[in-house]
Amino acid sequence: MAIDQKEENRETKDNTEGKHEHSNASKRLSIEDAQDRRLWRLFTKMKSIFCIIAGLAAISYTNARIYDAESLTSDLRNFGVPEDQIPTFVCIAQHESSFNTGIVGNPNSDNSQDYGLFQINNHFWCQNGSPGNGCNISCEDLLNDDISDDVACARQILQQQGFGAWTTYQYCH
Ligand SMILES: [Ca+2]
Repeated sequence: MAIDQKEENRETKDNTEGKHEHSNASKRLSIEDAQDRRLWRLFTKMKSIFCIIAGLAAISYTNARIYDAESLTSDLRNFGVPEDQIPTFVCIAQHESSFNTGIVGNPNSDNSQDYGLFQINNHFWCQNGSPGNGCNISCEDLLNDDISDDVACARQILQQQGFGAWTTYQYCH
């Protein structure tokens, strides 16, 4: 009886230790759970931030417009471009940007880049981020669907350098 009682006592003790271990394990688990949840929340937050950035980028690109020869001819006429210059400007736009106002060209050999419908250069005519250079214009303004400023700058380039300022002029005369 005495031995049985001892064994019973030991069993009880073992049980308590078992429970203790079990509760420790579940505490560890719940800490891990909390960490997982925190990580998951962080991941979800990062995902929403990424979605917002991607959305904004998409919006800025949907501001661009793709012309065709007819609609560009009509807009150039409305902006007062002389009739005899219109076909050449349309041809240059076609070869420079495929009529897409949102295009930024690959870097040139001098690391400059060309912007928009007429691929206007950021070292000479437009400036990145704020108005500047020859046309006193921001390059980013040359990527939207309002081409009045692009046309004004292109006409200034024509006035100062002739159509030869565009290398694609060779396909247009
Ligand atoms: Ca513009």
